[in-house]
This record gives sequence, structure tokens and C-alpha cells, in this order.
Amino acid sequence: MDVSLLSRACDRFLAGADVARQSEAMIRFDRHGTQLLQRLSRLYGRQPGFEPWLLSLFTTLGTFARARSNELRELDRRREQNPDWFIDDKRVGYCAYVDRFGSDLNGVAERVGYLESLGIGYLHLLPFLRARSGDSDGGFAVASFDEVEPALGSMDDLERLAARLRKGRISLCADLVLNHVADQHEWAVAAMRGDQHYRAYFHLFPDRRLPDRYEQTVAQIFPQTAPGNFSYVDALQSWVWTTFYPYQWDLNYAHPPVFASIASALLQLANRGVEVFRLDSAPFLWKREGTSCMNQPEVHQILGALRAMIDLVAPGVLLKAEAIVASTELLPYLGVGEALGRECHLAYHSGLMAASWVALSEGRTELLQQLLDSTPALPAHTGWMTYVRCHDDIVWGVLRSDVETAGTDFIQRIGAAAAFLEGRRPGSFGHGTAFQSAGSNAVHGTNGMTSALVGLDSVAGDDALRRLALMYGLAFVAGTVPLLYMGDELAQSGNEAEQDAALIALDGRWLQRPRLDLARLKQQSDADTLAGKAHAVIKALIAARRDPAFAARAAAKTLASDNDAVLAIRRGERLVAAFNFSGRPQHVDWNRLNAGDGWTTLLQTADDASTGVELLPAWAMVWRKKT
Ligand code: OTU
Repeated sequence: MDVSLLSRACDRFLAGADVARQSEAMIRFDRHGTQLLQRLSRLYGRQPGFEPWLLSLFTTLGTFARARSNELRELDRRREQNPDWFIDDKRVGYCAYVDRFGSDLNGVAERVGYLESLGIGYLHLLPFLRARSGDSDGGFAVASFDEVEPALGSMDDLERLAARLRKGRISLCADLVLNHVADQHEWAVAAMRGDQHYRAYFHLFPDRRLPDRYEQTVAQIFPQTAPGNFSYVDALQSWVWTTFYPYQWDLNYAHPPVFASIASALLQLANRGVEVFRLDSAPFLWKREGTSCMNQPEVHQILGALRAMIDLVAPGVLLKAEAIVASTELLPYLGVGEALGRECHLAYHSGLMAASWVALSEGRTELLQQLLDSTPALPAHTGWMTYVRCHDDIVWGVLRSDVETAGTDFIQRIGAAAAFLEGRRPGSFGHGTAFQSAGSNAVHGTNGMTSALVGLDSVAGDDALRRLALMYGLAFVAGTVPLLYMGDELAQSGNEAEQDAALIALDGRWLQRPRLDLARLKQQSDADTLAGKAHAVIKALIAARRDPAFAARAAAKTLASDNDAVLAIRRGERLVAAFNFSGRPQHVDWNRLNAGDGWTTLLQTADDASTGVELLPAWAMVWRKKT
């Protein structure tokens, strides 16, 4: 460690702070400055001009730190004192598109009362920054980090919304699309003008020589609609790396200004009141020939640097990894096994999500159990974001190694599960739709709202409703922050809007991106309606998590249920839950699960849950607590 550089960085960070703020900033620098400097030195230390670049970055960080409002600074202090705040609060998340939930940011603010009544403590709004015109991958092709999409409002609206949410103890989560920007972003436009500084923001190749070599080992995200990972752009006279759609240009994080630009984008939003960042497409940030160009060690340096930066400037903020990768690759995003230090606070447990759908389609829980059993304990102050559905497809590839560890064939087994959920197997109840699955990508992804996948859209019967409750019930028992996907709490069906037909035809993920069904919203308290019933299920789950028997900091552990159809989970010392993933009644012996005498039922979707041996109806679940 270059001590002189560290002390100059510290001077830059503290310059301009008044006496009152200096001591706090100094303490934070002492704790996190070295970590940040180390990470950045490893990434960029050998590049010419590293020192001046680094010092100017620390000047910028100091400016952002001083610009934080008193209210946010207070939040920073409280959360610094209790880094388990988001775990202990037992927050439940809600995820929605701004336009589909409330028309615009002000409309979302008007729906905060609804979220409060539901018991939500975390609101993830899908991308709302200015996106490219035309197709924008649902806003994931960002044209400006400094502006809100005009149709959705302004930065001031965002700030007001964040403050309104905070008043209701709801943390606002925003996407930070790390991997790419739109071809209409000013960096891309400058690159097309021939500006060398901005050309270096991207991965450009004069011919197919290198792209062809990379393509040998890099997978495809949209093999049918956006095959390959490179697009030729005339104005650049080059091939540009485009992992996703051709209009999404991957950023080159080997170029230090890219890191500084993204860091500023993050802190600017944090100072507007965004409390959680969903780090979109985090695994893709570093390219290395001969590899999948995912999850490279440098990715963890970059995320670790962002984390150190947050700890230094805005410690009330959380980072959430969106890394849809195999469980073993996922753990480093939470700092597991990373001797290097802290990384994200939260990560999506996409393997658990996908495995729960496999369990539902097979009526067996062995893969789910194996996955839970192989999930190690997490570092302190980190947790799992658990969910049933999101705005994307169910990405089956995350299960490949788990399925193979189980000694089964991936294509055969997952192909059968997907076919079941997509209604292509005898006896299947699902109505999902295959995504990008054909030829060599025979099982890529599956689309559909939860209601479609559990069969609620066709048979509004109790069985289907129990399946919805079962899937959410598992996410609620297993996770640190369980996430509800907008509309699921009203058992809303898939997107059939006429005006979205073209979008759906282009990208089937729009099937699970409907507008909030206002008729169902009105039925939320009407127990005679399907919407009302689903709403009651979700409210009951939120209430059950709040019970003191639910140990937020404890990890979910499986219990031997002696019955492959039933998954049994213990969370802490006082909570045991059993889930019947099959379409037949199954026996559960509560005494064997050590949840018999002295225990009572906390929540159930079975009609009768007496103690002792019990018959759990098809797809039912029971949560029991020690009194
Ligand atoms: C993420 O997706 C977003 O959630 C998608 O909505 C975007 O299209 C994408 O990034 C590009 O911004 O690989 O780890 O269907 O789950 O693309 C990042 C596949 C991703 C998505 C996948 C995911």
C-alpha cells in the first residue's frame, strides 16, 4: 500500500468539509479508504495517469459525501450502527415498472398507501432513467444516467417519491445498469463521432478476428432474437461488444473513466434518495479470452470497489447483485470465499427460484433440498433476495450444475420441467411460454406470470391458489428479503393488452409485464374474489414473518421429511414449515420434525392442521411455531 497516495486521497476526500463533518468523514476514511484504494490499484494501478485519476475520483467522492442531505446522513449513521437493519426489519419487497404500476413517478407516489397497507418495506422500480427511443429492452438501454425518462417524470419527482416512501419505511430500489449503455447515450454518440476518449468506453474490434475467438466460449443471452455477442456499427467502423441487444453496448471497465462515470451515476441517485441499487448484469463486466466472460475476478474487484465507495460516502445504501448464475458462482457476490472483503449486501437467489419451479412440476423436492443444503452460511450483514417470478424469464441454465450433481441429465430433466410449466405435458396445469428455446438452446427460459405457471389463469380453483401460496410461502420462509412481483398479490393474469402485442411478439418476457389490474385492485379485500383471496394469502405471509418466532438472522435449513414430495424447513429455533409440492395428500409427522408438542400453527393453507401426524392436502403448506 502506497501510504503517501492514501494520505493524499484522504486529503482530497476531506477537502471542503466543515469541521463537524470532517471527523465523521475521517472515521469512515480510516475504515474504508484503504479497501477502496487497494481495489482500484489492483484494477487500474498499472495504467499511465493512475494517480491523478484516483485523486480526482476522491475529490468527486468527497463532493458527493458533502452533498448528502441531513435526512440521508442521519439514515447513514443509524444504519452504520446496525448493519443488520434490513434483515431485522423483515422487509418484504415489491417490484414494478413505473408506468405499469402508477403511470409515472407521481402516480407511484399515490400508490404508496397501498404498499403500506400491504406491509411492503422495499420498492424496486424497474429502469426509469431516460432510455433510448424505440426499443429499449424495457428501459435497460439507458440513454442518460442524469435524467428520468420524460414520460415518467423528473429527478425532482424521484426525490419526492423517495422521501414519501422513506416516511412509510419503504426503501426505494433502482436499477443501475452496469454492463452497458444505449447506442444513443452521449458516450456512444461521442464514440461514433470518433472521439478517442469515448471510443475507449467500449469494446471495439476492427474486424472479426477477436470476436470470433471470444464467441468460442461466450454464451448467448438472446440466441434467437439477438444472436452473437458483437454488432457491426458503420459509424464506428468496428464491431462493438453487445452481450444483450445490438443497441446495448457493453462498457469497457478496463478503462478507468468508465468506473468513475458509473460511480458518479450511482452516487447521484443515492443523493436523490435511492436506498438500494440493483446492479444489473453484474457478471458481465470483465472480458477474458477463453472464458465465459462472466464472473471474472475483476468483476469482484469492481463490485468490491463500489461497496467500499458506498461504505465511505453513503453507508445507508445497499447493493444488490443481479447475477443470474449458478449458485457456486453467485456466492462471491455476497463476499463468500472472497478473501478480498465485502461486496454486495443482497443477491437474488435465482437457483432457489428455478428449483422451486422444478419441484412444482415434478411433484418432488429432492433438487430443491440439494440446492438448499449446498447453500453455505452467508457472511454477516448479507442476505438472500428470494422471489417466485420477476420481469425476466426463468433462466434454467442456473441449475445446470445442480442437476448434473444430482446425477441427472440437464436437457432431459429441465426440458421436462419446462414443458410441464408450459402446458406441453399430460396432466400439466401450467400455461407458461418457452423463451429463446430452440435447437441447441432447447431449454433456455420460460415466461409467464405466476398465475399462468401455477394454472390459476385457467382454473381459478383452490388447488391453483394453493400452488401460488406454496411458491410464495417458500420464498418467504427461505429469504432475507422476499420479493413480490407486481400483480401476483392479486393473482393477476398475464399481459394480454392489445397495445403490447408487438412487444410480446418481439420479446416474450412482456407476457409477465402487465399493467396493474385496477378492477382486481378494487377487489383486494373481497374474500369472494380470486384477487381478494390471493391478497389475503400474501398479507398472511407478511404477518407470519413478523411473528417473533420468525428468526430473521437465522438461515433456512432443511429437515429430513422422509417423503420426497414434502419439503420441510426450519428457520431458527422456533419455526418449522412443511410444503407439499405434489398433487396428492401427504403425511407429515410434526413430532419427527420436532414441531409437535408445544408448537402451534402459525399459518396454513390446509384446512386442518392439528398436532401430531397430519395429512397435508395437495400443494398445501403449514408453518408451525414454538410457543
Ligand atoms: C437483466 O437480465 C435484466 O433483468 C433484463 O431485463 C435485461 O434485459 C438484461 O439484464 C440486460 O440489461 O443476464 O444478469 O432473460 O435474466 O438477461 C443479467 C435473461 C442478465 C435475463 C438476463 C439478465
